[in-house]
Amino acid sequence: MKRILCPSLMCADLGRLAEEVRALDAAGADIFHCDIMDGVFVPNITLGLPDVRAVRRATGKPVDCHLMLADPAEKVGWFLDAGADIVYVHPEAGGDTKEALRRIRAGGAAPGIAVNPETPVESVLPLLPTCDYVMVMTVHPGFAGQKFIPETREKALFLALLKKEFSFRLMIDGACSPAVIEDLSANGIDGFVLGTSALFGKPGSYREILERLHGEK
Ligand code: S6P
Ligand code: MG
Repeated sequence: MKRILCPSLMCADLGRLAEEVRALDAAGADIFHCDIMDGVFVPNITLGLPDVRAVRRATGKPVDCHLMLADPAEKVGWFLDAGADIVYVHPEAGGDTKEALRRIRAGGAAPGIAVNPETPVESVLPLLPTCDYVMVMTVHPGFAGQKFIPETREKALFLALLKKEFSFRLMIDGACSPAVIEDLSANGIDGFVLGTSALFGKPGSYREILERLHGEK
């Protein structure tokens, strides 16, 4: 299956957000990844609801919201209203994760979990039947431009073995370099969030980079 490539818009030129989205869309991006932080669950704040609405207006392709928010269940509706097609919540963020996932599906979007590097895979097994997407964090959430945490690879490979049973899509977020993408896509991972390690600030056009990372060239 073709790799799913998800540009991380916090790494784009935010002064030209809609233009960036249109250019990435035309260049072959599959899903637009919006990092939403609250300065509480993670020590940073990036995109917010007006950005998600602007992304939604600029593309007909799926938009995901990666919620790095404490106790997200009460807030998922805001992102559904803003036009998200996929919403990820962190099981580490407190509150009722199952209820958050239920609300995402009830609102017509695809529910996902994003799993922190230290979180043991066993602790998320009960959530897998409810998830359309599982995203393994291969850096500590909060910032772009970090190093890949090698211990997370094993967790990703273990989850890849469970995909058939639970039928979720398995995604990777954090330090997805071309080498990481080659390795993990050969081992059953479906999709990758692209930030500074493979896309933004790299030589070549968005189209050339995305074609190469899709494995088309
Ligand atoms: C980080 C966030 C990510 C980053 C992405 C950046 O908390 O969830 O989506 O935007 O990891 O990619 P890179 O290639 O700079 O690590
Ligand atoms: Mg993210």
